[in-house]
This record gives sequence, C-alpha cells and structure tokens, in this order.
Amino acid sequence: MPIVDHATRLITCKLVYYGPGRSGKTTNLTYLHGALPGGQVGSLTSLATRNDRTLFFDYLPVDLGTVGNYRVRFQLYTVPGQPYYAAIRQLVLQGADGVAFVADSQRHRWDDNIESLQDLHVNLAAHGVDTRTLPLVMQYNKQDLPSALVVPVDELSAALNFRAVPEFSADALQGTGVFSTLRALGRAVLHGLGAASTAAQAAASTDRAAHTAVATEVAA
Ligand SMILES: Nc1nc2c(ncn2[C@@H]2O[C@H](COP(=O)(O)OP(=O)(O)O)[C@@H](O)[C@H]2O)c(=O)[nH]1
Ligand SMILES: [Mg+2]
Repeated sequence: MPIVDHATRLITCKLVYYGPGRSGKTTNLTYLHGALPGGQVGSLTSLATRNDRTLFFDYLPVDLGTVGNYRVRFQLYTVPGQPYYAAIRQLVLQGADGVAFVADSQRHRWDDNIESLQDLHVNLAAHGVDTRTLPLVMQYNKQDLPSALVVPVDELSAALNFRAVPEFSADALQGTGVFSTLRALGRAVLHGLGAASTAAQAAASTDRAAHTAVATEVAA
C-alpha cells in the first residue's frame, strides 16, 4: 500500500522496474533523472559493478505533482536481472506498489523475457501478492534497433501481456516511452489507493479528502 502521511501531506509509492539483465531498467531511471527538473527528482543512487551492471539496485525518488493537497512521491527501484541475484530481486520487490516490466525487444532475448516474467510471478507470490491485481505496465524496450533484430510489439504483447495491462514501445536511451510507462504505472497505483479507501470505508475525514482527491485525479 502507498504510504499516506497526513502531517506532511505526502503520498509515497514504491515502483519497481523489473526485467531481464540489460533490458534497460537502469536506462529508464537515468533518462528520468536527466530529463526531470531538479525540484522534481532526487539523486540517482546506483550500486553497480565496474562494468555498469546493476549489482544490487538503483533508487530514484521522483515527485510528479500533487493530488488534491497531497504531494505524490514515487520511489523508483530497479532490480538486477541476472539469474544469480534472485535473493536481491526478492528483497527489492518487497512492498512494491506497482511494477514496470521492461522487456528487451531483441530476438535473442525472447527466452530471457519469458523467464524474467515467470520469476516476477514467483517472487510476488512469495510475498503473498496477488499477481492478477498488482498494478503492472509492460515496456517493450530497444524498439529503436534495426527491425531484423527486434520482435514487433504485437508479438511481444501476445507472449508477455496476458493481463492486457497498459503497454508501451520504448527507446529508453532516447526517452521514447519512458514517461508514458511511469505515468501509466503511477496512475494505476493511485487508482488502487482510491479503490482501497472505498473498500475500507473507515477512513477519517482527512483520509477521505485525500482519497477522494486521488480518485478524482485518476478519473480525470
Ligand atoms: N539501442 C538501445 N539500447 C538500450 C536501450 N535501453 C538500454 N540500452 C542499452 O542496453 C544496455 C543495458 O541497459 P541497462 O539500463 O544497464 O540495463 P538493466 O540491466 O536492465 O539496468 C546499455 O548498454 C544501454 O545503453 C534502448 O532503448 N535502445
Ligand atoms: Mg541495471
């Protein structure tokens, strides 16, 4: 669940970028870090090895405006995709409010995408998360590469997007699809927050004001 702090009027959501190694998860965060104005984005923390592979995770806090009187902060994390780092993926995924699955569109990465998506489901299940309802968006990255090397979006969609969640073609290096991915995921997470508050029905009046504002924003 996103954290709603009424004292500071801040809603904090944890979003995790998941996918096979080298699919472009860190590149998404690097692009956002470079493109957003300083007031909206904090520093990018990367724990990486010398050859630039994500060793533990990357972390980037992003403020994407306000919902009602509340500021919304997204804490973006990436996982290391290499099979060896399964335990770290588990850890980073804990408490995730939403997941962006970054697939590598290159043909020779087909099996890696499928395996990573299965790994995501196993890890979510281990945390007791319902994989049918967790906010999820799909990003088919590296679509800028020559068409001979790349699987078309509709084929990737048929193989990976069986929940029919929002999906985006991307070139994370240039930034194509990067904001759309984040926006769609943020929207899905805030939508879930509105739905959760409706179900609870027990919120204090300040809670209700915040949640109504969230629902209004999402509906808009
Ligand atoms: N051509 C192309 N290369 C990309 C794209 N996104 C990432 N890359 C490259 O793919 C490699 C792995 O990217 P990285 O973000 O480190 O992958 P991660 O392991 O998922 O974090 C790097 O060399 C990136 O420059 C993209 O959209 N197009
Ligand atoms: Mg990385």
